[in-house]
Amino acid sequence: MFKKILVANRGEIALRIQRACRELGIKAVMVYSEADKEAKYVKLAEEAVCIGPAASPLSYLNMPAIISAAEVTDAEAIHPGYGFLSENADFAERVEKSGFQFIGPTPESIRIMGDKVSAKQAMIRAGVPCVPGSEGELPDDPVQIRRVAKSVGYPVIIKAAGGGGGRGMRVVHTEAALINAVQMTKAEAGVAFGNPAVYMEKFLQNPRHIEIQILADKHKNAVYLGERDCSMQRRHQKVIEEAPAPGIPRKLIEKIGERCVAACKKIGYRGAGTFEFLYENGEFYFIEMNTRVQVEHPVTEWVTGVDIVKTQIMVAAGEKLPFTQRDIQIRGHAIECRVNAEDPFKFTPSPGRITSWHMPGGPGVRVDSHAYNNYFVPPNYDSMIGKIIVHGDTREQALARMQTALAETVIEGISTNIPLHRELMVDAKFMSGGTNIHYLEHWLSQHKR
Ligand code: MV4
Repeated sequence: MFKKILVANRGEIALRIQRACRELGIKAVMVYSEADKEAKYVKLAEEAVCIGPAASPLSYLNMPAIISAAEVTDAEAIHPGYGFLSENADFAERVEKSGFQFIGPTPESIRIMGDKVSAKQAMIRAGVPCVPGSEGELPDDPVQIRRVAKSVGYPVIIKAAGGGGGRGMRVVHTEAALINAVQMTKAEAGVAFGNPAVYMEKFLQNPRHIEIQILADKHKNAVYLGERDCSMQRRHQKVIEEAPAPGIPRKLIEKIGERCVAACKKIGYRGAGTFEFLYENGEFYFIEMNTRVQVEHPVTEWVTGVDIVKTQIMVAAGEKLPFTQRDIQIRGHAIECRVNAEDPFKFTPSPGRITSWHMPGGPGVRVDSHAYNNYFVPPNYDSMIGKIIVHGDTREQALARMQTALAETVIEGISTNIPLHRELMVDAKFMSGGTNIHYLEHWLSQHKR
């Protein structure tokens, strides 16, 4: 096992990784920007290195600064967390070339999944069901493009190979609008991602966003840890996640989970990973794979009892997965509310000093946050300042516990989205379960204030 790991991230996930290291008896080196000196995990750190100014490109995205920090502190491995450099294949490669273990999949796996066309082709070959569409990149010839769209059937969606997470997409409803939409998406993709390649899919009108968590080691073992329902989102930012997904038959989850595990084995995947699917009319359609730990990993941890971050570190060190698929049972129900420093209904960021901070507790409540009373939320980063996660024997109990947890929560000095969560937790449609990816934006348009 490693003796020392460098945590190349900030915020609640930096604290989460630091906690996993403590539990494993590993020393954690924290890196921080000038804006993050006050963060809890920096104050709690046995070792911390300032890697640059507040602006991310100069600190959390600064590869030489991070690798130098690992060198001067004698760390053996680097955990990238989520966001920042976590899915950057060049970073993973430079980390390994500098003699450190990258806590994540191989640079090759990251590269394949980063290109959405090659990711989809790999999944088709591995037997994972995908949204019907073009076989690979769209050709330039308008005649051929029209032919593909006609056979897929309108509406279609044009997506950039270099996109993902909702960036670089365009929905097309008619043949008249097709060629222009393809050209526009290609031009934008060339500028935004340095890659003009696009592909086409059937546009699914009312899907849910369901994802499968997997863990794999370096010894050809892989398991799936069930699913998460991440449909409650606004502008591609998830707001609430839960596990298991309400109303989806276990048999269907098992079938798709086994396909994901088989795909991991086929491509030699290792570490934690997430297969993202759209789910509509009882069918799963793969859209993307995330090659990192995700924000919403705690709901899976709670229903499976598996510590995903600890296991990421163990498998990166070469250990075998300490459980098999048969050991993984789903118990109860977990819900996560992301706590953002923002206006709850206008969504404008609200950085600043927290003058009062009281977090909920009691049975079945977990809070992951690097903030504390009198903490200053810097204006330079993502607005998420923490997560409230609850567990119950049933979804009803989990909902009741989240309602209570949100009622107990006090955050003053800045605005947060806690008031939004309080309303959603008593919303009849959310409470009955299974709302789709458009629900929140539709709900917000009806609840203008
Ligand atoms: C789609 C889709 C409908 N049909 N693909 C958006 C994020 C990116 N991961 C893929 N996205 C979508 N792809 C087809 N063929 C609808 C979306 C989509 C979406 C997906 C998941 C969660 C929220 C979403 C919000 C809007 C659109």
